[in-house]
Amino acid sequence: MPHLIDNKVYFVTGNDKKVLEAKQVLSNYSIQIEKIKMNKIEIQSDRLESIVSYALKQMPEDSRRIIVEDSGLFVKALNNFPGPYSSYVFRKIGCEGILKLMQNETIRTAKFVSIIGLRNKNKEIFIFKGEVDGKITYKKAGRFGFGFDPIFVPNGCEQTFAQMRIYQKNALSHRGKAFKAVGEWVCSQMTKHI
Ligand code: ITT
Repeated sequence: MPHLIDNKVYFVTGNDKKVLEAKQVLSNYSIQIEKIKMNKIEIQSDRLESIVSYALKQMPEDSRRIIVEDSGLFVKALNNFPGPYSSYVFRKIGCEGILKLMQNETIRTAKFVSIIGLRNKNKEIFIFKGEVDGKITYKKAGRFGFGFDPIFVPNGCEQTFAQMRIYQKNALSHRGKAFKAVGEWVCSQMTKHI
């Protein structure tokens, strides 16, 4: 019987925009991605890696290849705030809140970090990382993307992530890089079985 190659990953997330970004990257590797709901425990930690690993270990047994992603905006002048608390901070104070905290700051350096955890069928966990350096703007610009995209300009660019199309953001972004690493890894696993 021919061996069926498993090219599917299941993304446990409540954020549809993340799924769209992941889909665009993984389509280059012929990997399908499907959003699924599972109970995801998010511990409080200063390390995104710990949050992701814990969430994956706590998830119920599953025969599928599942992934979770935790990401955050780290602003240098704010001692790397909001970092792992980005989701909560975005909901509470949004982009305007960050701009307000930054109003007297001339050092606008910041970075986005994405950590992806993948749990395979044997329950082994693999971690992938992506980062992008940039600057916090003085005002919001753009209508695409999500979260802090309207106030983040990646280094070497003049547009915020919210002014870019998904493929443009993915070519530069923390998540684009992390999912590229996932794509390469899954492909290397698939070729092992051919
Ligand atoms: P899930 O945990 O369900 O995947 P979430 O949106 O809550 O979805 P995180 O816990 O990883 O995701 O929170 C990261 C937050 O950081 C997110 O809500 C945004 O506010 C911000 N963020 C992360 N990546 C971003 C990006 O590419 N563009 C803009 N903001 C981003």
